Amino acid sequence: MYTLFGAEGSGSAAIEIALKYCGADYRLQAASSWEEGSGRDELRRINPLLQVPTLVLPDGTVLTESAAILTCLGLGFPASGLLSLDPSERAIQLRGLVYIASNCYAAIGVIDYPERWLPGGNPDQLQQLVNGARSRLYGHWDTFSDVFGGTAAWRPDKPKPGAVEILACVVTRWAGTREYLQLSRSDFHASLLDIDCHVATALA
Ligand SMILES: N[C@@H](CCC(=O)N[C@@H](CS)C(=O)NCC(=O)O)C(=O)O
Repeated sequence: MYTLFGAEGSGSAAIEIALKYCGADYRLQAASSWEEGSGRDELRRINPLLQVPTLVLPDGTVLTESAAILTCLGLGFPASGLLSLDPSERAIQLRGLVYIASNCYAAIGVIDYPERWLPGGNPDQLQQLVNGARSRLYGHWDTFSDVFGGTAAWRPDKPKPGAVEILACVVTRWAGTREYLQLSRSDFHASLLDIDCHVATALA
């Protein structure tokens, strides 16, 4: 049995969708750095960053970092469709996963917690940092759309989305990204809506 530490509206949604596609047995443990409770204490013990998603594998191994979790699930459950069985296609998908985690997800951390990057900053300075991180985030999604659109990492037409589409679908829900992309990359935005429908079915 897998244990997924997560919170509503957080990145743990991507892992829950993936677990569904894998047909894996899992239980959800509500926990996050912003909610008090026993889940939070347990999460702190296994992940000192106190971040979700954190996944405990059936053998007790603790796994953090969305890209790593999705990769492990994709490799462990080849029939899930999370990752391609073709090595060249899979290479592009791994690039896409790490691209999202390191460029886009990381920018969300700056937007949500600017004081961690600018300790002692005054409100104006913190706001400037947030604004800069937000425009960088939007630019990273434009680039993602231009680089990965039409590759093996971006097949929103598939009946079941893969790991990259799932992570993109969740991470673009934050910090006004969808609203930005609707104007900036309307086709890409439309494909995110298609993926939303697929994942809603998986979670139903
Ligand atoms: N690098 C991590 C980032 C995870 C992350 O930032 N999670 C957020 C929720 S979406 C979190 O738990 N933030 C709370 C905090 O940093 O205090 C990943 O890719 O999974």
